[in-house]
Amino acid sequence: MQKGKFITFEGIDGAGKTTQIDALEFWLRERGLEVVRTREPGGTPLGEKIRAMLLADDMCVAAETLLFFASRAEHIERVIVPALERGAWVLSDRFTDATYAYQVGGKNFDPAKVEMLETLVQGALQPFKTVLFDISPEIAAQRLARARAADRFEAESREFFRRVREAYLDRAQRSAERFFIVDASREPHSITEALLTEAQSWI
Ligand code: Z5A
Repeated sequence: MQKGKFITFEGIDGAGKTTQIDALEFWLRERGLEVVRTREPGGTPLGEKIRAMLLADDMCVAAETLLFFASRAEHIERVIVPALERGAWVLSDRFTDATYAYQVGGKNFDPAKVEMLETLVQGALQPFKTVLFDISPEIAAQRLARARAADRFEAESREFFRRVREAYLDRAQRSAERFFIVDASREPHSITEALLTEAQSWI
């Protein structure tokens, strides 16, 4: 029986997740709650090695999807489940919705194969809540151009990110009780305000 809460954060690249996860982490810690901050791909020593390959090396979409799930299996077993069993709040920058959005929505990978991997690796584990930072690819690209050089995913076309965004919105519509959608084109402080107002109902 898991006592903690598993919250995931999703959106296209440059949506501003990092800034807002910082704010939620601070807010939860102020309330005396244990927070485990993590990310995908990554979150474990093996996961970080897989992340380096995924962001840099060219590979087919099947290999890419399997590597995301390999990183996820390690992450679940060694980080997420132990933390939830202790009663911690796990804040993960991306999880399986990203595979449906990027590999299925963006790269046309077969969703039935992702469902099989999801069942194999996660069993019944699903996020308690997922915050979707929704933003147009144009605004997100402007932000990233100011911030840093593009990695393998960030170098994809606008059309790719349009498909990824649509796939996220489609998932949010299908699981409306799990998703909280924020308009990520707003000023950071107004996004934080919306997020923390919503988070009050999660405690
Ligand atoms: N991926 C996948 O394909 N399949 C999967 O299953 C999983 C992942 C799990 C991980 O890279 C990549 O893997 C990701 C999807 C893929 N694609 N990429 N790239 P990552 O972890 O390095 O990338 P990310 O998750 O997109 O993180 P990010 O690029 O750092 O984005 P962010 O956290 O959403 O944005 P940010 O760093 O908070 O902000 C970006 C810039 O905008 C920065 O300069 C901020 O100061 C600025 N910013 C933030 N908020 C605002 C607002 N509100 N207004 C104006 N400017 C802002």
